[in-house]
Amino acid sequence: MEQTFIMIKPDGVQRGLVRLPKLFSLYLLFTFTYYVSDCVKLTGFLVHCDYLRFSSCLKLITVDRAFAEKHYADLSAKPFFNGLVEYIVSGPVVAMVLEGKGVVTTGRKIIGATNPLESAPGTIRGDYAVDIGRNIIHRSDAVESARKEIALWFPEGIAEWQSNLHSWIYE
Ligand code: IDP
Ligand code: MG
Repeated sequence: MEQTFIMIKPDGVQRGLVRLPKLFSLYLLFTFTYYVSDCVKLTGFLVHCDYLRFSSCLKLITVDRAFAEKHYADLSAKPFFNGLVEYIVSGPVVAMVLEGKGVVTTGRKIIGATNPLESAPGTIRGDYAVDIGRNIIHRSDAVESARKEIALWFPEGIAEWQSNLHSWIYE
Protein backbone atom coordinates (compact mmCIF):
# COMPACT_ATOMS: atom_id res chain seq x y z
CA MET A 1 0.00 0.00 0.00
CA GLU A 2 1.24 3.48 -0.83
CA GLN A 3 2.73 5.54 1.97
CA THR A 4 3.45 9.22 2.45
CA PHE A 5 5.34 11.25 5.01
CA ILE A 6 3.47 14.02 6.79
CA MET A 7 4.91 16.47 9.28
CA ILE A 8 3.09 19.08 11.34
CA LYS A 9 5.70 21.85 11.36
CA PRO A 10 6.69 23.77 14.51
CA ASP A 11 4.12 26.53 13.91
CA GLY A 12 1.32 23.96 13.66
CA VAL A 13 2.42 22.43 16.96
CA GLN A 14 2.92 25.81 18.72
CA ARG A 15 -0.43 27.09 17.53
CA GLY A 16 -2.12 24.17 19.24
CA LEU A 17 -3.45 22.76 16.01
CA VAL A 18 -2.38 19.30 17.07
CA ARG A 19 -4.54 18.36 19.98
CA LEU A 20 -3.19 15.22 21.48
CA PRO A 21 -5.99 14.77 24.06
CA LYS A 22 -8.41 14.47 21.19
CA LEU A 23 -6.32 11.96 19.33
CA PHE A 24 -8.44 8.93 19.89
CA SER A 25 -6.83 7.33 16.89
CA LEU A 26 -3.65 7.77 14.90
CA TYR A 27 -5.41 8.92 11.81
CA LEU A 28 -6.99 11.91 13.51
CA LEU A 29 -3.78 13.87 13.13
CA PHE A 30 -4.02 14.08 9.40
CA THR A 31 -7.30 15.90 9.65
CA PHE A 32 -6.44 17.66 12.86
CA THR A 33 -7.57 20.92 11.37
CA TYR A 34 -11.14 19.78 11.61
CA TYR A 35 -10.74 19.65 15.34
CA VAL A 36 -9.43 23.15 15.80
CA SER A 37 -12.84 24.55 16.63
CA ASP A 38 -14.49 22.26 19.11
CA CYS A 39 -14.41 19.06 17.16
CA VAL A 40 -16.62 20.31 14.38
CA LYS A 41 -16.71 18.70 10.97
CA LEU A 42 -16.57 15.21 12.28
CA THR A 43 -18.06 14.03 9.05
CA GLY A 44 -15.20 15.42 7.00
CA PHE A 45 -12.75 13.67 9.24
CA LEU A 46 -14.39 10.34 8.82
CA VAL A 47 -14.63 10.68 5.08
CA HIS A 48 -10.93 11.41 4.74
CA CYS A 49 -9.87 8.73 7.10
CA ASP A 50 -12.11 6.11 5.69
CA TYR A 51 -10.66 6.77 2.30
CA LEU A 52 -7.05 7.01 3.28
CA ARG A 53 -6.92 4.39 5.99
CA PHE A 54 -4.01 5.80 7.93
CA SER A 55 -1.66 3.69 9.94
CA SER A 56 1.90 3.05 10.87
CA CYS A 57 3.89 5.60 12.79
CA LEU A 58 3.67 8.92 14.53
CA LYS A 59 6.01 10.85 16.83
CA LEU A 60 6.77 14.24 18.35
CA ILE A 61 10.38 15.08 17.60
CA THR A 62 12.71 18.08 17.54
CA VAL A 63 15.35 17.86 14.82
CA ASP A 64 18.71 19.60 14.49
CA ARG A 65 20.06 21.68 11.62
CA ALA A 66 21.90 18.84 9.92
CA PHE A 67 18.73 16.76 9.89
CA ALA A 68 16.56 19.58 8.58
CA GLU A 69 19.14 20.34 5.87
CA LYS A 70 19.02 16.72 4.81
CA HIS A 71 15.23 16.67 4.70
CA TYR A 72 15.20 19.79 2.52
CA ALA A 73 18.44 18.99 0.60
CA ASP A 74 16.79 19.55 -2.78
CA LEU A 75 16.08 23.16 -1.81
CA SER A 76 19.60 24.00 -0.61
CA ALA A 77 20.21 26.46 -3.44
CA LYS A 78 17.04 28.46 -2.71
CA PRO A 79 17.36 31.90 -1.12
CA PHE A 80 14.89 30.91 1.61
CA PHE A 81 16.79 27.74 2.53
CA ASN A 82 18.43 29.09 5.67
CA GLY A 83 15.17 30.54 6.97
CA LEU A 84 13.42 27.28 6.17
CA VAL A 85 15.93 25.28 8.19
CA GLU A 86 15.65 27.76 11.11
CA TYR A 87 11.88 27.33 10.96
CA ILE A 88 11.96 23.54 11.04
CA VAL A 89 14.41 23.36 13.96
CA SER A 90 12.59 26.05 15.94
CA GLY A 91 10.46 23.59 17.91
CA PRO A 92 9.04 20.10 17.96
CA VAL A 93 7.26 18.71 14.95
CA VAL A 94 4.83 15.82 14.66
CA ALA A 95 6.10 13.33 12.13
CA MET A 96 4.00 10.52 10.76
CA VAL A 97 3.57 8.02 8.00
CA LEU A 98 0.21 7.64 6.41
CA GLU A 99 -0.80 4.73 4.28
CA GLY A 100 -3.53 4.15 1.77
CA LYS A 101 -4.53 3.98 -1.84
CA GLY A 102 -3.36 7.13 -3.61
CA VAL A 103 -2.27 8.67 -0.32
CA VAL A 104 0.54 10.78 -1.83
CA THR A 105 -1.69 12.54 -4.33
CA THR A 106 -4.65 12.81 -2.01
CA GLY A 107 -2.36 14.10 0.74
CA ARG A 108 -1.19 16.87 -1.57
CA LYS A 109 -4.76 17.79 -2.42
CA ILE A 110 -5.96 17.89 1.17
CA ILE A 111 -2.97 19.94 2.33
CA GLY A 112 -3.10 22.40 -0.56
CA ALA A 113 -0.65 24.58 -2.44
CA THR A 114 2.70 25.55 -0.93
CA ASN A 115 1.70 29.20 -0.65
CA PRO A 116 -1.35 29.34 1.65
CA LEU A 117 -2.58 32.42 -0.20
CA GLU A 118 -2.96 30.16 -3.22
CA SER A 119 -4.27 27.09 -1.41
CA ALA A 120 -7.98 26.53 -1.86
CA PRO A 121 -10.33 27.00 1.08
CA GLY A 122 -10.97 23.60 2.60
CA THR A 123 -7.34 22.59 2.32
CA ILE A 124 -5.29 22.51 5.50
CA ARG A 125 -2.91 25.26 4.42
CA GLY A 126 -5.71 27.27 2.87
CA ASP A 127 -7.77 27.18 6.05
CA TYR A 128 -5.04 27.60 8.65
CA ALA A 129 -2.06 29.45 7.24
CA VAL A 130 -1.22 32.77 5.59
CA ASP A 131 2.51 32.93 4.95
CA ILE A 132 4.46 30.57 2.70
CA GLY A 133 7.21 30.37 5.32
CA ARG A 134 4.69 29.35 8.00
CA ASN A 135 2.50 26.88 6.16
CA ILE A 136 2.12 24.52 9.16
CA ILE A 137 2.38 21.16 7.45
CA HIS A 138 4.59 19.13 5.12
CA ARG A 139 3.69 16.24 2.87
CA SER A 140 5.78 14.20 0.45
CA ASP A 141 5.42 15.39 -3.10
CA ALA A 142 5.84 11.99 -4.79
CA VAL A 143 6.02 8.29 -4.03
CA GLU A 144 9.79 8.23 -4.43
CA SER A 145 10.41 11.23 -2.15
CA ALA A 146 8.01 9.69 0.37
CA ARG A 147 10.17 6.57 0.47
CA LYS A 148 13.29 8.67 1.14
CA GLU A 149 11.60 10.85 3.74
CA ILE A 150 10.14 7.88 5.62
CA ALA A 151 13.60 6.26 5.73
CA LEU A 152 15.08 9.51 7.05
CA TRP A 153 12.44 10.22 9.68
CA PHE A 154 11.75 6.65 10.75
CA PRO A 155 15.09 4.82 10.57
CA GLU A 156 13.73 2.51 13.26
CA GLY A 157 11.14 1.29 10.77
CA ILE A 158 7.38 1.46 10.60
CA ALA A 159 4.95 -0.40 12.78
CA GLU A 160 2.93 -2.23 10.18
CA TRP A 161 -0.65 -3.08 11.00
CA GLN A 162 -3.97 -3.44 9.29
CA SER A 163 -7.25 -2.12 10.60
CA ASN A 164 -10.21 -4.42 10.98
CA LEU A 165 -12.08 -1.93 8.82
CA HIS A 166 -9.85 -2.63 5.86
CA SER A 167 -12.28 -4.80 3.94
CA TRP A 168 -15.05 -2.24 4.55
CA ILE A 169 -12.98 0.49 2.92
CA TYR A 170 -11.22 -1.43 0.17
CA GLU A 171 -12.92 -3.70 -2.31
P1 IDP B 1 6.01 22.04 -0.41
O1 IDP B 1 6.21 22.05 1.10
O2 IDP B 1 4.62 22.45 -0.77
O3 IDP B 1 6.43 20.75 -1.04
P2 IDP B 1 8.49 23.17 -1.42
O4 IDP B 1 8.65 23.97 -2.66
O5 IDP B 1 9.02 21.79 -1.39
O6 IDP B 1 6.94 23.20 -1.03
O7 IDP B 1 9.15 24.02 -0.25
C1 IDP B 1 9.34 23.45 1.02
C2 IDP B 1 8.93 24.44 2.08
O8 IDP B 1 9.79 25.59 1.98
C3 IDP B 1 7.54 25.03 1.93
O9 IDP B 1 6.53 24.20 2.48
C4 IDP B 1 7.67 26.31 2.69
O10 IDP B 1 7.60 26.10 4.10
C5 IDP B 1 9.08 26.74 2.35
N1 IDP B 1 9.11 27.68 1.21
C6 IDP B 1 8.90 27.39 -0.09
N2 IDP B 1 9.00 28.50 -0.83
C7 IDP B 1 9.27 29.51 0.01
C8 IDP B 1 9.48 30.91 -0.16
O11 IDP B 1 9.44 31.46 -1.27
N3 IDP B 1 9.75 31.62 0.97
C9 IDP B 1 9.81 31.05 2.21
N4 IDP B 1 9.61 29.75 2.42
C10 IDP B 1 9.34 28.98 1.33
MG1 MG C 1 8.26 19.85 -1.22
